[in-house]
Amino acid sequence: MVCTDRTFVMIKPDGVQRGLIGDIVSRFERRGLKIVAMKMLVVSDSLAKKHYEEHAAKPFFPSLVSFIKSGPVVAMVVEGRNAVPIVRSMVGATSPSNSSPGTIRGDLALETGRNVIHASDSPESAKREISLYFDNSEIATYKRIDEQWLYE
Ligand code: IDP
Repeated sequence: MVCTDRTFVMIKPDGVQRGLIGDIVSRFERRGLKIVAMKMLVVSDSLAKKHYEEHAAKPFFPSLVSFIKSGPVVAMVVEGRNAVPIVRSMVGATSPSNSSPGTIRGDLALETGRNVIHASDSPESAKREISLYFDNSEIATYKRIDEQWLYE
């Protein structure tokens, strides 16, 4: 049966500047995940701080916030069975030196502070992050023609 688990994904400014949008989106599409919302934006100071509020006390917080605001990002809502853990496994470990080859960070990144992509780490964070970046009206409902071959 088709599933509507959702996660929030953001291609960070380094991924956009390095021309990696197509590669990254293509990985999700080929896996069978459905992009149900997508937009390019420059993250404001208040949105950056809200997004990363759990890290507010960490020493890297100021540089993380200024990096996230430093250029356009691509924000997405990605849908499919077990979207949160599947996308996290495709993204790879936070530190690219620990990310397996075949993952986005393992293939495309070298440093933790320039690790190309964000993805929600739990269904609760996904819900929170989707609502930070998208109105409900911006999220599309549609069928992919291959859904009958992706789901039992
Ligand atoms: P995640 O992005 O894999 O979920 P988190 O621990 O939630 O990892 O950290 C959020 C982001 O903060 C990371 O993706 C990375 O860009 C940055 N970050 C985390 N730890 C460090 C660090 O030790 N130094 C610099 N940046 C860090």
